[in-house]
Amino acid sequence: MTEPTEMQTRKVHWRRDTLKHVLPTSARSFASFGFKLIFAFLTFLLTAPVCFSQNIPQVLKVDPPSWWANHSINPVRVLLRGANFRDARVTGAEGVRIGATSVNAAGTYLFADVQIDPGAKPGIRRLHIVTSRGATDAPFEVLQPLVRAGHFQGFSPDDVVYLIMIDRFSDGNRANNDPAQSRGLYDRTNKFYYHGGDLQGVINHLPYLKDLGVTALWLTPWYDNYDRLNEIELKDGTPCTGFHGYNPQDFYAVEEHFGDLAKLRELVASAHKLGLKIIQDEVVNHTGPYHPWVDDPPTPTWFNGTRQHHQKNVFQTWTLHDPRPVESLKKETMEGWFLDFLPDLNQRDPEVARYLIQNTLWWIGVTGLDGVRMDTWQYVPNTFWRQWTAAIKREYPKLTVVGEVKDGDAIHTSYFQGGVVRDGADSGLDSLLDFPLFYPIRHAFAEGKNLDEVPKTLAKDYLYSNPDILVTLLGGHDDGRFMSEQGATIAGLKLANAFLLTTRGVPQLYYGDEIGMTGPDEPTARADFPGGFPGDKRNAFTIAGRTREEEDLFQYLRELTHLRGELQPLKRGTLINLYVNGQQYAYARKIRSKAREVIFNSDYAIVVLNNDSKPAVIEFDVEPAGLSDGEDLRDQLNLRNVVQVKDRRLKVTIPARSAAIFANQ
Ligand SMILES: [Ca+2]
Ligand SMILES: [Ca+2]
Ligand SMILES: [Ca+2]
Repeated sequence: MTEPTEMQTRKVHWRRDTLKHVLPTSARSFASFGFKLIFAFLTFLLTAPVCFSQNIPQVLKVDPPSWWANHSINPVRVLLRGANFRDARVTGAEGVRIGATSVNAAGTYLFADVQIDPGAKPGIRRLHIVTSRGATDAPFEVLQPLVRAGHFQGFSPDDVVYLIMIDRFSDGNRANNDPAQSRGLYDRTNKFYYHGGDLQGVINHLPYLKDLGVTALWLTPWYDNYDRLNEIELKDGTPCTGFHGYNPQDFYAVEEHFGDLAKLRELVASAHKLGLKIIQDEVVNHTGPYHPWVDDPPTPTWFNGTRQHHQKNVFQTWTLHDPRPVESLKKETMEGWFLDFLPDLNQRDPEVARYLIQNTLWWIGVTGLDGVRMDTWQYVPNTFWRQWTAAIKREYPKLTVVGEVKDGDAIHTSYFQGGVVRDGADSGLDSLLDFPLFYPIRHAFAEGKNLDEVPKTLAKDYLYSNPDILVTLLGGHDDGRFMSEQGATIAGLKLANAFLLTTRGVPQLYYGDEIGMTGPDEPTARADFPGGFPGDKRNAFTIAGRTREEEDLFQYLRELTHLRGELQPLKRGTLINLYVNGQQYAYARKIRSKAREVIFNSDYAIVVLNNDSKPAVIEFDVEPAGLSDGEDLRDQLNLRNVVQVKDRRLKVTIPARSAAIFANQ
């Protein structure tokens, strides 16, 4: 085989781009639209080479590729990427009318308001683009909306979330490990390359997750990331890949290493069938370094700066909540490029804002997902968030959003929760990852430091507009694993989980922590789940494949999730502190009726934690929890352990580094 000429290379590249992008992503994936698709494909393949060779308009990409009639956003603002759009006029098709349009100076982008009639029937339309030099068509699909029941559900303290890094959980389809679109990025021996994990791998293990007792899956971003080695960001001195998903090159496509839109829809539907919700991980602060916009932005103000001229983010995040900030520092923090190379999107540009809002609503609408985890929340202005959250809630009122503000200071973190006007707007944000609680959990339960650091952190709950919806965690994909902290033991990890699953908030587990996986830093904390990949020596998804210690930990965690499922107060009860000293902490979770009386005996639980390396006997007043003398309480983790309330007090003997969860049943 001879090397292709430059023209051939361009044509091959263009065809691939066309096949992948011009047709609606959703349409490509729906078998039922097969006939229409074949027709559209043939038409484009026949007309495209002619278009390419002349100055007539050409279309490479349609964002969004599809939308719905009777949607709260109508018209939808469609962005076409291509060439030769100067002086373009666009006409619609049946049930689809074109409003305001604009074209960028280079003629490479065309914005068009697409108004969908209430009665428009689902199906593919052809938007007709005419310039003084010629004409072309772009496909746009009117979609049938998903039924609301069982979709767009939101998450709540009733849920237990489980975070999965898609590439590292399970390889369910070896055929997509080295895709034609992006050859050479797969290498399981390199911790910065793709390892083959995919959406099929998650589908295959839904029964495992159901059995573990989790109820919602947070998946790392499934956006299409760059198809090449990243030579801008070097890891250990060599280029890396976008296996983590946080560097999108296309906000409207699924990463080809993970699957496609049809597979994603299958995953959401299969999860829902088992009662598991899906939370999408999104990024709107920045794009990946190789997004086509970077060197050819749709508007002059699309990014904050350019590849050549921009500020670097040096993370002066304290200026964001400072009532009298040094404006230059604040601007640098809001608009500087992460790591000096992640292009910072300018959400103050109304076209950018519309693009991002529609993108979020599109993913929700086409998949039926239940919640959003938003990356790098604090680096995006509240005035944008207000519009974004309002747009979500208008269309999907139950859907919930959790924002990532990676900061251990509750004064800073709480600033970003909705319900309060901050920096000119109420962000409308439901929930935050509870990093202020994450660090004390690590210090106390992993390192064995004083446990009272934990209730001291919870004492700052008054800062939040709603602390009960915060997502609590003891591990995640950006930090070393719990078991790699100095001093960490399985007993400490069990205790940390006992706390996490009984305190206020929405607990979030990190894949592999249920078997005590280790990994001291970010890359090693993203190791492959044993048994998820071809050739693995053992399969820790099964009892037979787990060590005795792993099985013991797994069963303990399983017991906790099931207890939380059964005991309503552990999910919805008010948190009442009963006893705190250096290494012991006791609290009640209690559901009160409107008359503030206990409704049923089982509507409280009392949790006692001993973080000390020796047994402890503690005694405390239980009147604040509404318990009366003579009541017998049984430890749900050790049913032989029964205690009785005497003189309104409870006396509990608790072994070293262990927990008891008392309930009246
Ligand atoms: Ca795979
Ligand atoms: Ca890709
Ligand atoms: Ca920013």
